[in-house]
Amino acid sequence: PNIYQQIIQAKCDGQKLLAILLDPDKIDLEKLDQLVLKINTSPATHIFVGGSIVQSTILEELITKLKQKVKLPIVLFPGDPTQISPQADAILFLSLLSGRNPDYLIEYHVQAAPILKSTNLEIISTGYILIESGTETAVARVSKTQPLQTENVDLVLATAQAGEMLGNKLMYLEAGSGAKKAVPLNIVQLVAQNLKIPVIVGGGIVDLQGIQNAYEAGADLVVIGTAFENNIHFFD
Ligand code: 1GP
Repeated sequence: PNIYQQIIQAKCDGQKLLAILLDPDKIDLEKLDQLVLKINTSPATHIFVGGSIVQSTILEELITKLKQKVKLPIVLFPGDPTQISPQADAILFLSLLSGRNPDYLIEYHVQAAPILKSTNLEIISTGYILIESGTETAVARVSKTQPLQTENVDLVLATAQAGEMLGNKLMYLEAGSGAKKAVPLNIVQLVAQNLKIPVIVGGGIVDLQGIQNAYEAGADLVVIGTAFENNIHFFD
C-alpha cells in the first residue's frame, strides 16, 4: 500500500501517527548518526522534511542518508518548489487555504507540476490551515498571509470543509514551527469531527502530553519539529 493508504488504514484502526519534522537548515550532517539513532528508537511513524524557507543545499544529501539509515517513509513538507527531492517517498502538495496569496494556492503548484511528473513521488493533496498562535510565525511571514483567528471557529471549519470538498486528502492544522501556543484543542476537535479525511496537527507541541491531547481531540497525525530539534532525547 502507498503512504496515503497506510494513513487511512491507521485511521480506520484507531492507530495514531507521529511525524518528526527535519528542517535541512537546522541539521548538522556530521551529527546525523546520533539523530538517526534517536529517530529509530522513537515512536515516530513518518519523517517530514522541509521548512518555510530552506537555504541549505543539503536536502538531497540529507534524504539520501536518511533513506539508507531509517525505515520510516520520508515525506516532503515543502515551503516552495525548490524543496522537491525525487528521492523522498511522498510529498504533501500543500494548499495554504487560510491565506489569500495566489502563489500558495496555485502558482507554486503550476511550477511544481512538471518537476513532480518527472519523479516517482507519491503526491498527497493537503489542505494547510495556519491558525493564530500568539506571535508571527515563519509561515505567515514567508507566505505573506494572515493566520485564522482562534475565536473564529466557524471560519476554520468552513475552510477545512472547503478543502475537503476540493479534494484535499489530508487537512493540516498548523500553529507554525516554534509557536508559543499549539492549535487549540477545540479547533482540532471541531475539524476532526466534521471531516472524513485524516487531520494533521503541528506547531508548538513541546511535550508528550501535548501530543496525547492532540490525539484525544481527534488528530490522526501529530508533527514534532522544534521540541525534538532542541532535545534529541525528547522521546526517551
Ligand atoms: C511546523 O508543525 C510543524 O510546520 C512543527 O512545529 O517545530 O513547533 O514542532 P514545531
